[in-house]
Amino acid sequence: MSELIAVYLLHDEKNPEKKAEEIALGLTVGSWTNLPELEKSQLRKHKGRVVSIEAAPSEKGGHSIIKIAYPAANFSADLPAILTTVFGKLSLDGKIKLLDLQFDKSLKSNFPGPRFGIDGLRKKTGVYDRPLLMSIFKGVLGKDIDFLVRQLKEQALGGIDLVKDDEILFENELTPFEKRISEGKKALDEVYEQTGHRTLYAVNLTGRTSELKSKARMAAELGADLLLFNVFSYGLDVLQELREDDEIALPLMAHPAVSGAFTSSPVYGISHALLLGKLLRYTGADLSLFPSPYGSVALERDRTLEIAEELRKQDEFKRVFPVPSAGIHPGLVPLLFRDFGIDSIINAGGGVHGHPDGARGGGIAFRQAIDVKLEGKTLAEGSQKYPELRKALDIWGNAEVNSLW
Ligand code: 1AE
Repeated sequence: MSELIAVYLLHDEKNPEKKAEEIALGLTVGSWTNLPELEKSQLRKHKGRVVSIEAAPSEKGGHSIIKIAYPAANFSADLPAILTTVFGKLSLDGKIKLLDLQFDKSLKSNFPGPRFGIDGLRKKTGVYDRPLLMSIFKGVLGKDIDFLVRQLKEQALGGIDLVKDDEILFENELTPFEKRISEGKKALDEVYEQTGHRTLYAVNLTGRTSELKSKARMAAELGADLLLFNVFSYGLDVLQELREDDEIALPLMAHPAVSGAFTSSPVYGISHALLLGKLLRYTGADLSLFPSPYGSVALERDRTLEIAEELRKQDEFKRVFPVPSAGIHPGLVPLLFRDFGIDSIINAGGGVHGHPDGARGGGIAFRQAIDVKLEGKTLAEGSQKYPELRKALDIWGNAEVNSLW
């Protein structure tokens, strides 16, 4: 019989055995001690099962890790039903964190996984041998389409592979969704003609949930490259709907906005690896952004490595690009290389636009830092040869110097 195993961290729980049994029973058939034998046997196939109870490793800072198996017969095979079953009322019930969900083959087959994944995006960009470089529009609120296009071109001329909208750019009169796609495409085609470098643009898909599919289909018709999506403002099932629509069929870039409300507490919520890793991958994201361990909105290094591991697992789904982000500058490239390797995306907003030579210089400095690391040299060595890289290191520093690299 198919079942789903949920792994929880219980904090300060004096009697984890009792709590585990209460969960296994309470979240499935409820109390059955007073029921007649016939009813008991009918309900048995729906009852949750305590799989294991272990002391939590001290680094988790909790008390115990429990695993409960839920019969698949209890829920329909969609994430809203699954999450309500395993962490519905339970998420409100004291210090408990959902660490993982272990899907068996049969349950997993209900999810699409990414349409493109790492290999598909490499094919679209034509870049196979290095991390991709992404930048973010900055300061575009209240600005018109000409401003946006100029900024896009500058980033592309800097050799950036992907440019994403700022996640806080919504539908507005100055830079409407359709115009961003058509004008952006024109500008990037011009840069391609001029330089031979192809930059892709991820446009922010926003608005009411009921409008998203038709908007995304229109984006595909207009020739959009990728869709940026604030998944956690909507829900993972909405992402899955977008992924499964063959008339959309565009790579989906998941932004982590709002996810901190679910993941940040060590004792409540859902683990980073599950939410920003496994579930994003199962429901169809091709790229997952999350705070890097080194920038302005830092996340513990181990947590970021756990996310990346989930995104790039070798199984029946395509692998997803990890995009460690926030406060990234060229001096951090060696640390990002060490932690996330070639199959990752280096992503920066301020670290591109804040370069003394503008966004073009910022892009060039990042590409130089990447080249230097691929050659096995230090950034300090590279900066002798590359003036843009040197200027970036002068203002933001060189993390390599202070690390164990
Ligand atoms: C974790 C998401 C990072 C993001 O979306 C963003 O806009 C970063 O900007 P910078 O690189 O910190 O300027």
